Amino acid sequence: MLDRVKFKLNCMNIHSVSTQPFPDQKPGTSGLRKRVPVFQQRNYLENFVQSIFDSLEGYQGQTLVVGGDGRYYNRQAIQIILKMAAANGFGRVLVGRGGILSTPAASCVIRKNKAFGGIVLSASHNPGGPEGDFGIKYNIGNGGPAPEKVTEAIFDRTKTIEGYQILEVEDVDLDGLGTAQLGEMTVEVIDSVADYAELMESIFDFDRIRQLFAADFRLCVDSMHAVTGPYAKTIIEEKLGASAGTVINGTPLEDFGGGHPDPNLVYAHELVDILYGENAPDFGAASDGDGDRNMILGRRFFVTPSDSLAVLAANAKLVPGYSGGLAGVARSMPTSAAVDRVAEKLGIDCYETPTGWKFFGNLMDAGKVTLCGEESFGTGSDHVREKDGLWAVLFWLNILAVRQQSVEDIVREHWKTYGRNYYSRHDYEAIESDRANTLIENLRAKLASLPGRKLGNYTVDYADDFSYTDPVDGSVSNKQGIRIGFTDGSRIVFRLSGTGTQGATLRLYLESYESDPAKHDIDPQEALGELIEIADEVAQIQMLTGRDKPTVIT
Ligand code: VG1
Ligand code: CO
Repeated sequence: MLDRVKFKLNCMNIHSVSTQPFPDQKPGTSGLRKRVPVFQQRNYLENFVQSIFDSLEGYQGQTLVVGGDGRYYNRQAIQIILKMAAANGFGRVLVGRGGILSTPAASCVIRKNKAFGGIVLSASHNPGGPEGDFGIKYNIGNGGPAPEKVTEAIFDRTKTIEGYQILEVEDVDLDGLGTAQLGEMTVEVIDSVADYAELMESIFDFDRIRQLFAADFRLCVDSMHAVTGPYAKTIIEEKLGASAGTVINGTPLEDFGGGHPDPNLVYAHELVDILYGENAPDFGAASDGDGDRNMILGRRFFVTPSDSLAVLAANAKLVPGYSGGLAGVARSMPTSAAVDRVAEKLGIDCYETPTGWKFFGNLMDAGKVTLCGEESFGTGSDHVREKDGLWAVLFWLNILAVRQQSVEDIVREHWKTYGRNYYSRHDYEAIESDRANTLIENLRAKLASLPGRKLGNYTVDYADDFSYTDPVDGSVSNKQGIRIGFTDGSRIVFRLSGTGTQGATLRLYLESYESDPAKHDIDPQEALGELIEIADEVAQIQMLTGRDKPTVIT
């Protein structure tokens, strides 16, 4: 009798809502990213969330982690997800206080609590606010982004979905720690920072870094009004003793203060001005909207992300968490080969994967790699399954504390040992999709004719559309970017972004290698000048995009 009453109650609370599919819910490089008004359409978010659940098996009674970067629509989205998770049979949801979890912290919480998976709400470095971008991504039980097999199943489901399940209840209070009951499901509002801070403390030599700060070392961390503020303040100011004010723009705002939380030389100009100004601190770092990216600056010195990965790999043994050495390293295909040279010297494997963090997960789960990174300001290790901005800053701090040298000296010494990989990325943002596709199609048609051809002072060694076979599960990912390699090791790479929300973005990646230390002081745009011209000649960028210069150069 009691059971029947309970059953009836459940039936009354769970609503099945009929819907029609939306045609545009294809997850890109990092989940589904659209403008906020798109997400606010009736049933738009609900359809995607139900499509995620419908593509999973075995989650009944299990734990789900939910959190986001705090941007506009984060709180509303979380309420919807909680009610849908309850209606679909999850047993427990862990949600960061205020709905806040940085992407690496979400990965950490999933792993630590052996959750079934997690939903991360973010459009990363894209601007936020009512007219800005929003995003949603599903992470699997290893804490990393779902592999293509899963994201494709989700996309297929979005095309046929007819309805979703949601519990009709009041909103959950997200601002106090503690538990709430949603039907049969428990919601636990957890401290957003604690688990992550504990993990960092287990990897790095906090005592040594404390001594560094005690000895007047000065750091400036720009959280860009985004999610890392609370993490950086707790770890760097409170636990490591950096002076108050070390973290700037440290309160997450729904619109990131109107800024573009993308840690590069263009958008993080406030930090750049500080590090290149009078009385500059020793070290500067910035992170993006969801805290997975990092930019590293020394005093009047910029470290490219590709070089940063190589320096971390070369110095890993100085950090307690990696003192036993690295199993291997991995980089995305467009990332410079600087880390390859370190791997060679260390005698470890180096893997080249397509762009996007999801490809690193299998390699890490299989114990093949410890460190990995991307040219797009992403670095990470097997401590979680996402790239991790603050982790990279702490890694650098640990190295600086041990080596007692400046950032610039460490990088220059690195170049002396391994040579310098000049590197730059040129982005052509929001171009017409048709034009971008034509450009790529034209290039594809040309590939076979390029090898052996002389272009300026360079001779083409190979030209292909990058295809990756996962060494762990054998899955194949095709069309991951056009590469033109030259006989001297220089490269030009073209690919279209999978994270933009307006038109298409063409990315041109340029790399050339210089072993002679006497030539390590050239401006990268100059060092890469001829390759830039060759890229335009081969791909007809100016003519086909209608642009005479890139939107952003990093
Ligand atoms: C970009 C970067 C890529 C990164 C992805 C997600 O993708 O190039 O390296 O993994 O963003 O980063 P695309 O497809 O636009 O080039 V994040 O910090 O936005 O999650
Ligand atoms: Co990000």
